[in-house]
Amino acid sequence: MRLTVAQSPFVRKSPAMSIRFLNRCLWPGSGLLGLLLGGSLAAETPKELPPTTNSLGMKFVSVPGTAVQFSVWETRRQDFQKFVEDTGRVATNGVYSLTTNRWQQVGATWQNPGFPQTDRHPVCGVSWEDAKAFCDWLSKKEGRTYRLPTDEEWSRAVGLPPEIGLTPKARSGKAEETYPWGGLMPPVVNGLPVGNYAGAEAAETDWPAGFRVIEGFRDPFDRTAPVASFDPNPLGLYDLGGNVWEWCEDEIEPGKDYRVLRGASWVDNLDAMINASSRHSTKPGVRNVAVGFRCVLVPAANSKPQTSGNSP
Ligand SMILES: [Ca+2]
Repeated sequence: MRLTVAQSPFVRKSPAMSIRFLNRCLWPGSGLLGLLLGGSLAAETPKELPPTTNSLGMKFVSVPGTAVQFSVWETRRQDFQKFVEDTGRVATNGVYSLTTNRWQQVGATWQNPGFPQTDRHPVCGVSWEDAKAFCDWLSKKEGRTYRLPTDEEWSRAVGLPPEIGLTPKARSGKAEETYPWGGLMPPVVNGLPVGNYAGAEAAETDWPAGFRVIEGFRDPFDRTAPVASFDPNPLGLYDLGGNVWEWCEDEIEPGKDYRVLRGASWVDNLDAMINASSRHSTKPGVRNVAVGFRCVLVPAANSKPQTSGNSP
């Protein structure tokens, strides 16, 4: 059985202090986090499975505190291309792209988002519905379960402990000064950028008037970056912070048909977006070139039992 946030023992003790304390010790040498994840959640974390690679070459690793394996990369164009070729899905209408007049629907598509991409760039400009259809197609193709991560699974993947709040909206932004790379702003460690955000490189392009960038920051990519262009986090996951926003399964709050987005993107400069606990959301049909997605694989032991016979 999965523990709820309210049942988590360390949250009950002193939630405010726990969150503040963890702000400063997320990943690097984060013995406390390891203790929390390994201790309070070990009971419902299935035995860690070895990394696996699927039929599209997508690699998956286990994430402590969850029952799933995460794709180490955001879904690539080459993955989405196979889905479109196989299903004929038309995922090209109404895409918002970045223009000198901000976000406009001017005919961009995931194949032509308004800037150059290779097959190893993350697919962008796809809706939550497109992402769900991709997961369903891949599940059927391989006979196992793929889906989007839940909001809480995504938090475990980025290194957050169980958070206070019953909805993604209630949990959003509560971990102050906590970022996916474990340090403080700007996103630089040992003098090198650690993620694809909006830096000086973006301002040197046809950046919209009024759009800002992170002060004192520059990375090599003024739009999207090929997946795994920066170092992975301690779990082996790339680009959890920056590059493209990632769709999650959940509604931002019950009954509001806005789906959760996590991780920020190449267009983001604000702490309030880049913070590891920040949630953004939009309607499931919206397509925007700052948004992509990442899949999780549900190991067979955690899927619903098979009810069919034993014949192959
Ligand atoms: Ca950038």
